[in-house]
Amino acid sequence: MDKSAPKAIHLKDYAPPPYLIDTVDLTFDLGEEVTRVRSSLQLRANPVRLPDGAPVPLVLDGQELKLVSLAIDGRTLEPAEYAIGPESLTIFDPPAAFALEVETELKPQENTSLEGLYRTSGNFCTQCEAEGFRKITYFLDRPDVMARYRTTITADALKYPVLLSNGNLVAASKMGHDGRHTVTWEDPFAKPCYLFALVAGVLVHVEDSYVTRSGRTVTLRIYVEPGNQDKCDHAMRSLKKSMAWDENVYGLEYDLDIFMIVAVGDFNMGAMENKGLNVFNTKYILARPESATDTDFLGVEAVVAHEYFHNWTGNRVTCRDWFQLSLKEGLTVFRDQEFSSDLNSRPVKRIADVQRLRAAQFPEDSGPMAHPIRPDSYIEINNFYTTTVYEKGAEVVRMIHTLLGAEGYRKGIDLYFERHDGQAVTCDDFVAAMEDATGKDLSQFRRWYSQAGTPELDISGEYDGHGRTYRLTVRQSCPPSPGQPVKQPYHIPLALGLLDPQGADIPLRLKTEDVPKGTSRVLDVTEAEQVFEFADVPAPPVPSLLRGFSAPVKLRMSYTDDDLTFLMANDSDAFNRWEAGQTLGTRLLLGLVEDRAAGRPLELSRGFLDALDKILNDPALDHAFAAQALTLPSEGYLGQQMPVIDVDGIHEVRGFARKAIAAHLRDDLLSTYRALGGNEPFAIDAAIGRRSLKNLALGYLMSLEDAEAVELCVGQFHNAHAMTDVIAALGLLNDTHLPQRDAALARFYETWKNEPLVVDKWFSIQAMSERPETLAEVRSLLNHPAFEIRNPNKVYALIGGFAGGNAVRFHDSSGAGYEFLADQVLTLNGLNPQVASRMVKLFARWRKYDDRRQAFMRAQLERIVGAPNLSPDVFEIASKSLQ
Ligand code: 0A1
Ligand code: ZN
Repeated sequence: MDKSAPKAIHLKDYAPPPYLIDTVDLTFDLGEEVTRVRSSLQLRANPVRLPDGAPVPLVLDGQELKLVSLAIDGRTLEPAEYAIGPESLTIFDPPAAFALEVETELKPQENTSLEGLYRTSGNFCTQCEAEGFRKITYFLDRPDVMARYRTTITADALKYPVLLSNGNLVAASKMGHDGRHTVTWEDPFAKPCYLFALVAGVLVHVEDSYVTRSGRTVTLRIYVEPGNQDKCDHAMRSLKKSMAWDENVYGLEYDLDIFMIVAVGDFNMGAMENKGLNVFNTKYILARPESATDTDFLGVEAVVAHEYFHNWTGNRVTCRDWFQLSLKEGLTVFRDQEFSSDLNSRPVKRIADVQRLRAAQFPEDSGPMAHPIRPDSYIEINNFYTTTVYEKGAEVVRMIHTLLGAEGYRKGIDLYFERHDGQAVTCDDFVAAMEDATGKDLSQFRRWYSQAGTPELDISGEYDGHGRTYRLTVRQSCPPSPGQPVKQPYHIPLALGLLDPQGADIPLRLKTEDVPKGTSRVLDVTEAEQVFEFADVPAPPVPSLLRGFSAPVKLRMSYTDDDLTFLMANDSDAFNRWEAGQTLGTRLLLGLVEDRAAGRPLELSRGFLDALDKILNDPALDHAFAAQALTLPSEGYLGQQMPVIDVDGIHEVRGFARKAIAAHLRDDLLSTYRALGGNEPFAIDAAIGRRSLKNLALGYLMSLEDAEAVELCVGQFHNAHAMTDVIAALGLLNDTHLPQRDAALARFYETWKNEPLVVDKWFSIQAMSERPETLAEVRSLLNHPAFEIRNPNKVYALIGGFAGGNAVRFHDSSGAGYEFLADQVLTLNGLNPQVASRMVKLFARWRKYDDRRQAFMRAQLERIVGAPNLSPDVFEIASKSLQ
């Protein structure tokens, strides 16, 4: 790295803040060109840091601010008493306790980063996590500085009739002679500045209320742009369910009189848990069956819950520093996953979560950006809102839950809140509460927080007919990751069962025990190699390992194909029934990729086809589960299993297998489609499962592209009521060269051109088409009037859809896809570094491809690193990718 390169900061350098802030009084004078912010802070030297009270300079964070005035205890400071740097304001010799008044100006209109105070559809909005508050005013912008806020907002009364901030409304004025009005909000709870929020604009709201367990009535409001009121029902219902669930399962009640959500169209992430005033990407609020898919509905439910749950896990107890991000995110994701599991099908949800972990987190954990869920260092914290911190973090909390049991876990949670309510704490504090509440030793378990990489479990089984014993030998290892060449063994909860030849679970007694302990149990794997010996095993069993995916690891076990079909049919653990099918499918498809490379003819195993046949025709199976079980492993997952990803081979072979399955099961697929294909009115219930199985059947049938399938597909596109069905049909037509394709796309756009979230679907479908002309079409869609490069959802749909969701076209051997992505990254770098950095991450796995593709990708990464005015966000990802 050269001298001008941004510097990394390290967890080991953490020091408590030299000053604390008790109260913050903010006054915003909102203007589009210039907004003036007056901030009155009550500060004092931190006794922890300065036991002798010796003065140290006060260094406040600030970015892109113009300082207007600065005073301490009412006295304006002389220029010699302070210094302004590009990202700081230093006051050299402040008293031990004092009031600081800072007046600054900022330019919301010019803010395209969507961080700090910015404009969206003519309204004002803020995003402060992680370090956006420093773009609003000079402050100690770090989460371990917690203060009570009072916020006064003045703005044009006609342009900004609604003025919102955290907490409770304590004052509101009518419009004055100048056409402006003023409101004041007060938040009684101390919070870090990343939870501050302000919203101003023309907004309408839907209102409801919730009576908490202790009998307090809370007003619930969802604010949206006019015209969207009719799309908030599902979000509101989800919110009330979340509130009840948190009371029932965690004993946690909401703590303010009002809970507000605002949905905005321009937002970098999914949503933000600002105290009492959540700000959401419209994608996770607005939902009506005609315009949102079942996946969208489930997404709304999960994200509304996630942000609501943050009120305790994140807000009441927050993070000491940003290295501890998983303290709130891992825990809150685990909470929202469990919430969704309780509301919907648990196995189906678990499968979806594991698929997501494998699709995104496993690759991250084995690539150049691999980091522990509690990273040791970062250049730009915004780059660490990763699937590792979130999803692997959730798996780590889930493992604690598994190791302690539901009751022990709840005791740990209660102790955590008893000890730390109102504090900014560490991941270690969380684990300590879990230990202290239960007496369980989690010292080795803590390695999950400090070591990166996906552990691998190698398991083998040996049956002894004489002794009626079954020996499981478990070996664990973890590949090296950046900065961590050698790993220590993990503490891994291994849930398992043993199936007898009839497929029934065998009671499990370890040789060291007197009586069996159930038929499904959790073993503590703690050593590099460990043997578990089971007694009273009447016949050679088939082991069902890692039930429910009890740890985020890769499992290797020498199953025969027959073992796997046996588990697919018999395992009492639904997750493992699915998993057995995926393992078998993966094995067969990778074999076909080799066959193709060697020029051998392709043929799909009869046993596999029969197993799929059984699933399709099993009337007892849940529809959604059947759809998951009938879905082949994704191209991405198959690629991960290869030392060098054969993009074209995988694509072709998977397509071949789909056709072979469709041809073999054609009649049953047709009858399934017809049986489930009623164009039923929308409901978010079992109908979701019916739709997913029906559309899976249609997908297989369309792979044959015969006249009957096309007719069904076109018919569904035109007649379906639910967006899930419309999109499923459109997505299938989109991969074809049928004349109906362009007509359907055109009609879809005409129908939905005034609904931005639906237009996003239209962009992403086209970006993901496997047709060879896709890149050219994506390029021309960049100039479509509905495309807007400043809107993150549009970028994620079109550019992200292509580079992240279309392996064959993005990795075209010409390298044109890579050049396209690099062009977009460089454009976005100047507009919105967070979005740019999410896009540049799509290059991170470049070393997994063949030499030719590697060379092309490396050249684009080098071009990016060498570009002028690179943001730290993009620099960090691109430079680490090249290391
Ligand atoms: N804390 C939010 C996610 C979030 C993170 C960063 C943001 O801006 C950089 C915005 C939102 C959550 O977990 O939902
Ligand atoms: Zn979160």
